[in-house]
Amino acid sequence: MGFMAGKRALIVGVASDRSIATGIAEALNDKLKSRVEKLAKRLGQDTSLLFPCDVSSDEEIDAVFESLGKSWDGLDILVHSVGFAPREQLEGGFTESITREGFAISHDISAYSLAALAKSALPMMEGRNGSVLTLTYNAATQVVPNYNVMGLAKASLESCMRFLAADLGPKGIRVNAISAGAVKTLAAAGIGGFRKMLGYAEKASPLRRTVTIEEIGNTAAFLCSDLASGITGETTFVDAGANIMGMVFEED
Ligand code: 0WE
Repeated sequence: MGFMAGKRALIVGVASDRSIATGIAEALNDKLKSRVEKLAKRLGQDTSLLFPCDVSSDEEIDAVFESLGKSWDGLDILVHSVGFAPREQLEGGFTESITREGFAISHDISAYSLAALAKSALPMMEGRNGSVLTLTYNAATQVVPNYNVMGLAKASLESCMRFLAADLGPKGIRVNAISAGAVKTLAAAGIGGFRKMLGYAEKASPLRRTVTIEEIGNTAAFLCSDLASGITGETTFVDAGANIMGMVFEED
């Protein structure tokens, strides 16, 4: 892809072949453990540039950029595709399921990690038309059953994205989010009633289908490229239009 030529990208959040981060890695094709190594090999990517990273640890985050700095003199693109809440937070009613610890963990892993990664990446990204991208979900602003405290964490993440955009804009770094429709990933596999949710998206979205990780990847490639040089602080929906619907009637 010509508009990605010469760009160096770090993609955080590749858990499996079905991860949204995988779709993004494939679309960026940025001549970018075991499952991830297979992906890296498939993309012709140097497996020495794969790093494990627990984003709840500042030391591990700093270690990633220290290691990356040994191979790369700069970084153009940082993709944050990370989100987690303890399983039991994503079940049942909001009031009954939310806990102080569930709140703290979900916000730490899903929202603070964007700020932490951007902070640590900054020395490598400054002064080269850099781009930061995160993945969010519409439950940041509209209630989705069972998403619970993750909705609060995504609201925090979207706000974090805007504050970073305002702060890093003068340094030439754009910061944006993709709000993706539900996709069947490894993370989603553990969620009760997820198939029902995908079925709903197929009925309720204007395009009458769910979106693919390829479609999310293509939008990510656009937003991270110089084609999107005028866009920052923006949330772009890649959801087959689902978010525009205020009411949906059953169809036969
Ligand atoms: O952001 C997400 C899910 C992220 C996620 C997934 C898990 C499953 C395993 C965060 N934490 C965990 N924790 C686990 O233990 N999505 C946008 C997908 C998703 O998850 C839902 C959804 C949708 C959509 C959970 C409940 C309701 C809807």
